[in-house]
Amino acid sequence: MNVTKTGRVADRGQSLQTHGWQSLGEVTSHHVEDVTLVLDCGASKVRISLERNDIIRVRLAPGGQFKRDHSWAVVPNGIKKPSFGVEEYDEYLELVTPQLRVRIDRSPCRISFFADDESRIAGDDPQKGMCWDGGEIRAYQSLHADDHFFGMGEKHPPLDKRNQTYVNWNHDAAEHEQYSDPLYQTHPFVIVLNRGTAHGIFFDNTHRSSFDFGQTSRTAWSFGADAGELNYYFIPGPKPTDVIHRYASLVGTTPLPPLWALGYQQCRWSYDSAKRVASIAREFRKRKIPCDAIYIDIDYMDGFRSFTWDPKRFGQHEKLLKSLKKDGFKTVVILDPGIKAEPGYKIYDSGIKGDHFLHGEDGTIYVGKVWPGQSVYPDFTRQQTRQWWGDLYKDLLASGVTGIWNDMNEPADFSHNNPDAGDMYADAEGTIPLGVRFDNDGQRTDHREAHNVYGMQMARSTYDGMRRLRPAERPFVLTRAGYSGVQRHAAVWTGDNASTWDQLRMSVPMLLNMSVSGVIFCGADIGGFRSYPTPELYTRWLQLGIFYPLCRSHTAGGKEQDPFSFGKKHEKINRTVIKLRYALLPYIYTEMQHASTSGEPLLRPLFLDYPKMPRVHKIDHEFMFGRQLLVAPVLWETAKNRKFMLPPGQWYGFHDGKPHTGGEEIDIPVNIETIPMFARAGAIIPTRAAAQFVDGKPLTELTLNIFPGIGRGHFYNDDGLSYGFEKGEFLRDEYETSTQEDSTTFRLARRTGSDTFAPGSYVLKFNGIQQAPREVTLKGQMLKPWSAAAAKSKKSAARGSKGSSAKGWCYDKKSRSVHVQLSELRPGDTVELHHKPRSPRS
Ligand code: MIG
Repeated sequence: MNVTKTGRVADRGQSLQTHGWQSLGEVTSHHVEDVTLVLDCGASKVRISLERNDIIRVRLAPGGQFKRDHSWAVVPNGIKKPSFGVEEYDEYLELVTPQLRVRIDRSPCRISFFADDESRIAGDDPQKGMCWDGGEIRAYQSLHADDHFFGMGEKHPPLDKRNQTYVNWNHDAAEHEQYSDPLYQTHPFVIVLNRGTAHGIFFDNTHRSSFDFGQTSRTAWSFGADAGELNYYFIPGPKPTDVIHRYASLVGTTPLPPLWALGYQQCRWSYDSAKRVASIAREFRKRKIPCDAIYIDIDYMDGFRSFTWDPKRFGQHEKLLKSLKKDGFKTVVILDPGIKAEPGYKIYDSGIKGDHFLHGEDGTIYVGKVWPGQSVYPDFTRQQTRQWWGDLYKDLLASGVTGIWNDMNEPADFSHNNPDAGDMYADAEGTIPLGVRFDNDGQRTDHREAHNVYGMQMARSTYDGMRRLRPAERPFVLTRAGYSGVQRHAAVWTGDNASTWDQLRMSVPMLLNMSVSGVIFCGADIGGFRSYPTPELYTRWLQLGIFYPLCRSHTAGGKEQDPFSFGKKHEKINRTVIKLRYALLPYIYTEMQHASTSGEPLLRPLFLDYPKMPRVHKIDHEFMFGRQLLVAPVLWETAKNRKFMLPPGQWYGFHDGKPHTGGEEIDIPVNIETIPMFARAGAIIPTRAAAQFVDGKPLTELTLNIFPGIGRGHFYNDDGLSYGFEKGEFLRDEYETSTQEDSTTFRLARRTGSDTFAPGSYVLKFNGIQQAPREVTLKGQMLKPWSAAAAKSKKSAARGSKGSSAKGWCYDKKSRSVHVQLSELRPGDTVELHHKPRSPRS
């Protein structure tokens, strides 16, 4: 690795100047325009509007002039905006919606948000409120002793941002440490949780921005930017998941990825020849370690020229891609935005012809320096340029590439350290100069405004290009930089982490906060990118990494860092770990489908499901994985035990069905193979036999892991690849279970979609059953009991034969579980374990 830059630690003592700051004065008049209440405050104007989904939007124009209303984050929606009323009182005005009251104190103008029960949820700090100083803007909100802050996308720990400050200025943080800030992404979105009640604030401003969550004041928290509009959204709860749903309606969700992209992915910088790529692929299959994707990093290119292949090392790349495909691998290649400034190079020439590259302040094309040497940068804020770039993927896709990885899109520039930046921009190093000009979708601006959306717009251009070029397949795009809404276009990884225990641990709160900020398809480099992990660290990382929605190992440098690089003992453990990921794929896919419609993440910090239990809010290193499982990963070197909190309620060991009572700290012994996972009472978790890769064939057998209690579960399935699901080609099953004194029941409560995607057969695994039931019935009819051995052979006979009629059950004393084998399930079908003799039917 040649380029080292210091991931800057934000100036943590940074205090806000008040000199020259002015705050909003008295409301002098007001009127209603359409769905907006317009306030005149002397020369300043405020617009308060009721957006979709009961979201309130606030905009301030200190000088009275609003600029074009344009957002890279907010998706337009056709929903007719609901109406509101305005009530006038001596001291204040009130904008009243069915669910909220927005109170505007007249003198000075201060805005507060009230729930319909008259309780004040949030609002301006009475002292400062909304302020400006020249072009700078800042909003101060009341801070309460019990306020806790989550979100902000890709930020350093802890999970709860209370008392922290953060800067948003996308940065190639190549050497980032545990408390480096800023990193690669900008998500000016925060969930404020106060004694169980949540609201959100989204500050939609792409300039360099900063948040202060009570570090410099005990009574106010604040957000602001160097320039641009004070434009924010108040997003009501009251539950954290309500905030997430509403925020998703504003900035969009993660589209359902192809199923293979949820498999295990292998990367390194670099498998630097076709031979090496092929041999890595062979090793996976030979050693029977499941893997779906292999990445090819920058060295495949001819002199780092994007959209080329090195003629020597990758001379026969089409042959390589074909053979990878034959062996069940998808290939993902990297594409950087920096285009070699070299007349005669096709991409450079066509970019010049279409005027696609960024210009400096002096009007000439800006030339920076990245991997190819002297480089120019496409203007992804320009529609024609996005179109041009998207179309460039044609040959790559035609030659057999499946996924695209966009890197260096902060954008990184090795040549420029912005000496002109001044103090405020001290962390602007490593990117192009601030004066570089951008089209900005037709309203020209400079790098200060466009910087934080550059990566997102590159990812958008890539995603849209892939949709045009391969309309029948869901694209897979991975990006490093991004802005709110980036999840619509790409998955995100957290950049250049390091192989240390600290960085293993920090990935948890980082990814949890990304997840609640809408970036659901996220992951960190498993094993660490910089330097090398010990065998133990790699295994522990993998045991956490199988819960990263994006499950990818990546590293740089000479030493091997594959699951089989750490000796026989660890290879065996690592194989089992990856197989667990593959066993869980039906559950993961189901949860991902849920995420794609609801915005709810796969990685769920505990406050999301337990907002009223402050004891679990500050837990950085545990999470819910989907709606049913709690994971308490082992993240400490040579750990012999793991202490963790189980939220109140009854829980069951996922692996052993052992009951645990929540509400207190638990301490369990662990060894190098332990992955502490717990199912909620009443959980129903779909799994399957681990395959070597996602083969696109129909699912022959689905196992439903049922845990005692009252609860529900879901199973979603489709072809895993196409857009058929939009036309009803999918299956969604909803299950219910309940445990009574003398019986345990399971029911397929509801089915939507098409039977085509139903599994060929089912195993219902009822866990935590202390004694063999007297009898087991399906729709009231007795099922045949089998001995465990017979069940095993029946089971394997049934496997592979869709629609097999094998039916029966057995009790496994060792695991205290009942296995019921069924050939099919129809809506309404009920399976019942009778623990006592049934009373004779009439
Ligand atoms: O300047 O493409 O974060 O994942 O392997 C380094 C080489 C460029 C940085 C990415 C990393 C990738 C590497 N890239």
